[in-house]
Amino acid sequence: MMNELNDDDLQTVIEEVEVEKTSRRKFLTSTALVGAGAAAVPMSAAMFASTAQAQSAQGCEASVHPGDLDEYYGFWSGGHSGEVRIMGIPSMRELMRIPVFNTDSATGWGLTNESKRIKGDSAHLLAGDSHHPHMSMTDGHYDGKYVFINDKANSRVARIRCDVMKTDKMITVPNVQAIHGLRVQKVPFTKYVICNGEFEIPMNNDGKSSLEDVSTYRSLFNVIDAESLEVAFQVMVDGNLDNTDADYDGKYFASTCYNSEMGMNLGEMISAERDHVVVFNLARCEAALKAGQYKTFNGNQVPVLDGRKGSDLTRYIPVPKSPHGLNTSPDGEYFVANGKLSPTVSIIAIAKLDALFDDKIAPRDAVVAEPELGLGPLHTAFDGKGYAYTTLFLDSQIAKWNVAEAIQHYNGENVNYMRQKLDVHYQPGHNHTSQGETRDADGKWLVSLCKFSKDRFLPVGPLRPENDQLIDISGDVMKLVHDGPTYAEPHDCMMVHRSKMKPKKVWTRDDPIFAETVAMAEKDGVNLTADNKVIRKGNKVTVYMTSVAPTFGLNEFQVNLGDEVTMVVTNLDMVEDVTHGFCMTNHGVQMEIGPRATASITFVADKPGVQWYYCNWFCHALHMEMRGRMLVKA
Ligand code: RUQ
Ligand code: CUA
Repeated sequence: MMNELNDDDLQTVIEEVEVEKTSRRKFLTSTALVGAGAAAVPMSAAMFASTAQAQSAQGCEASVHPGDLDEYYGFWSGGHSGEVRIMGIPSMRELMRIPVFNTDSATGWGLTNESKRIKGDSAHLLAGDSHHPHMSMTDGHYDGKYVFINDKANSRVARIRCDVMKTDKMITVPNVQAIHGLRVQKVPFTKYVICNGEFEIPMNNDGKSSLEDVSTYRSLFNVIDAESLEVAFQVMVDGNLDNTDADYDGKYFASTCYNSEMGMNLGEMISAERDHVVVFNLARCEAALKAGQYKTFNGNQVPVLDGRKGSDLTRYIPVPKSPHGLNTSPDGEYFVANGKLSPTVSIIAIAKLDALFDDKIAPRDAVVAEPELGLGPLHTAFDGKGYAYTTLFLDSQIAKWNVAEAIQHYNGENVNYMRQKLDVHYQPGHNHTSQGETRDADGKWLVSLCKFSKDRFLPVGPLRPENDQLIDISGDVMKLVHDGPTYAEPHDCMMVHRSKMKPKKVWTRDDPIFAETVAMAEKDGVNLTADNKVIRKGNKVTVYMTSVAPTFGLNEFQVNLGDEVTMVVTNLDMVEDVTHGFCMTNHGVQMEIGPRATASITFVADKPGVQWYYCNWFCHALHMEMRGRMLVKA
């Protein structure tokens, strides 16, 4: 009965299907082109707006026919919907949603005992704000193992296991508020997940501080162990922290700071002309940790290192003005800090950081260029061919520019690093290139996550979708090829080639996600794949039952009014794609039970009489008949 399905099958199918790129639709692309050598000095945004609106209408090809498979998996954050979405690229089809910080009635995420165990101390929180999904790496290549995601709203970090595409760990980070920028250590492997505490808070935050005295307010940089998902250490900094990224040498992390003023209102926060990038020296941090050079706060044991100005662990590089995105070029050469309130990005040479930490150069000497790109630069992506693509929020454009030439220009050479400005619709936040945050940046696709869609879609009321636009960057010129309306609010995304992914088709019975439920059954002497049993301990009743399309193992059972009932359902179906559900009507009880999985959910039987339960994932021609009765005796 238990014939194992071969996980290699899917991969084989995927590899065999050739993604065809025949034209499905023609799109007009609006581009502002700058010819090579057109101007000796880069043009300002205003000059572009007035002069260089060269409209070039080009057809473009990016289509995946019905039945064909995409070449890339995209992982999209769901913003304040709290989830992560899997997209197919280049089709931009939404393939799956992974509930993380939200509650999901289809899968029972946030309702089942398994998901509550994973959510741990935050199981009672039903909302979240997911921003930055990033995959674990080995030697700077995606390894297909985990995707990590932050929750700004509740200061959490979660991990998604890519073999089953489910959230399997979650932590509430102590001592901080609002985990924002998140990335992973790229080299030698993702030992650490790095993330920023954005909002400054008193250390300790015990209610004894005032609103006036902000002298004890701090932000912390957080270094989290990728396997245990526990905080390895935190680093206290000056100023706040926004976005972050890691180098390709396993030595440095860098974060932007937009509120170096430590202002508590808007005017104060944007008063300084320069804020900074903080660079963290990993080896020095680990040595300080080992030497016990840390403090603890708020009554917990998490070690907090002191990385404020003057510390050996960090260096502060002044950059203009309220910088936002921090992106490492895939050649490992540069950190790029995006100016947000400055029309520039600041290019920091990673090769100069050793000298900076040895105090042989001044902090600003690590900046090797500061090209002017346009208004509101937020994030930069790379194609692995020497070009960078920066979102210009205020200009509603993406600027394509040459990194080496920007450095030459900074050194006084007569070159024009700007290649093209492409209109996007509208106000882009993040952008991301296919595999662009790894050594495998392949320069095929660029996604622009536009915050506003305005007139691009049928009006759907005051709340509009956002617009995730797909741009072909394989040629010399960026071409807009697809508009993708999305629900609130993809902040960030990443795209990984399908060859790196190996998702399972069915669950294995020893999966850790439901291991505790399996252990509980063993203790109760229940064989989950064979037994259908009701076990009572006082007023706690556990109902074990199997499911095989189209029947549950129990057609009926009885409990008493007020009993706490735990349903444990094991799906015996081994056919891929046959997922069952369990819903107890009128009780807010719903969950998914994947093929060969066990899932459980607990509720109080607070309504007397006959209560029907049914399968709510369509599984069989007799799916409607897949139901049974619970009698609640008063
Ligand atoms: S942020 S729009 Cu949360 Cu990544 Cu830049
Ligand atoms: Cu089982 Cu529907």
